[in-house]
Amino acid sequence: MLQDMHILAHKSAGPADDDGDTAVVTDVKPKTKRPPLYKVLLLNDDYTPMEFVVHVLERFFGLNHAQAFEIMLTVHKKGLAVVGVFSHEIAETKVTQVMDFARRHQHPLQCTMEKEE
Ligand code: TYC
Repeated sequence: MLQDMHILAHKSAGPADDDGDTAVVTDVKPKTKRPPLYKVLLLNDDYTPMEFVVHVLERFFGLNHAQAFEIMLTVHKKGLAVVGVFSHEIAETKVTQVMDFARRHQHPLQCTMEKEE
């Protein structure tokens, strides 16, 4: 998709020029980019109770109980899982909410974010 055309050089007709003016025109791509998305990751640990993790996933990520339980088990078995993909600001808010909630309940649960490829 082309947004604009820019004349980069314009050569006036000179004594050695046989065809008059020559314009060199290049197409320029639009510079608008979609904002990057961020994966929010939940990490496994040996101490946070499974029910607490399920509650976190229901409360902060809008998952139903079955979905939350499934993702909790994935984290438990694999070590980590992506629990959602968001804008930078929303991802940061989710991470802060989870980390604060875990700390308040004295669980070592870790939640981080990572830019999507
Ligand atoms: N591994 C924890 C346990 O056995 C459960 C757990 C699951 C902890 C997911 C953290 O992100 C987590 N109690």
